[in-house]
Amino acid sequence: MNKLKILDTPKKAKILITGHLNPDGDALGSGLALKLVLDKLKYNSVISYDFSNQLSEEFSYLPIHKITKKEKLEDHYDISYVFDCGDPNRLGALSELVLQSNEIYVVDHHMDLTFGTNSEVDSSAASTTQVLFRMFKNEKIEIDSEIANCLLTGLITDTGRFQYSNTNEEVFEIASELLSFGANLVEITESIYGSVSYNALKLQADVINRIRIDNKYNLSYSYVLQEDYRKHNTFPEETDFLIDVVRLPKEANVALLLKEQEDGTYKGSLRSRGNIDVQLIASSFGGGGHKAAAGFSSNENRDEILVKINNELRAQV
Ligand SMILES: [Mn+2]
Repeated sequence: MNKLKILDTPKKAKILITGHLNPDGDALGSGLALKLVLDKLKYNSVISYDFSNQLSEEFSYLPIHKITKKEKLEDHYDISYVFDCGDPNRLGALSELVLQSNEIYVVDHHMDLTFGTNSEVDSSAASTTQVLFRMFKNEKIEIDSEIANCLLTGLITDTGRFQYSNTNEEVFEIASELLSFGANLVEITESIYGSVSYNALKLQADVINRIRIDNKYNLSYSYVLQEDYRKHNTFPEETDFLIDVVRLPKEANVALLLKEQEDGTYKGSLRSRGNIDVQLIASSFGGGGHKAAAGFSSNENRDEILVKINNELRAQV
């Protein structure tokens, strides 16, 4: 695999920028930051993602008008830039288009990268935007306030507002530099963390009531069902914050939130505040992530998933 340099990207190439399915703040922030840079440098590029859910309103301060609907994409791109995605299957509907492009440039901070012709990957980085920031600096690419906002978004969301164990000195140094470039910290944090809809808050109350703590492995567990969204007239994309309340009990070292999907399968979010590596647990379901935060999908029922999680926890303690 070759080293990736942004400014070496051929000027005439048709470029697709994307990231993992249902992009989070890091996948969106890194993709949009590069889109802004390539636009300034007069490259021919589009940015698109597979949204199976609606794009959450919390990211409306980002330049999301630049995102092209996946239905409007062309049949072929010379180069695909892939952000925050270690596995092509996680690209969703865009996976084939990416794999068919002549070159695949991957910028990421996940472990076990499985694809790409050129890459810049650091699994010790807190966010993909951190890796991208270093590339911009190394190549002396100018970071304006809009680009800084995109980069800071990934840094904030992937560190849980500078609270997860991946928050090191470099994270603060980069955040500080991004503020000096004009990033708007208050706009970002208020939009993502400072406000939720009243209905989503009522749903949170149900999720809190369902929390069970298994003292054997100090696991805090709760779940959300499709009927909960209907009951509270709210949407899955409005409730991304729910895992944060499940991981709150101080009696727990590991948190699990299961979210029922429309097709009846479950998506699991895992968090760890101790030595438990939740990325290992998620990978036993074919999922991925990091030591302190990971996710997976499963078509098993809630009890079956819990048994499996407990087995995985037993293997680690
Ligand atoms: Mn990330």
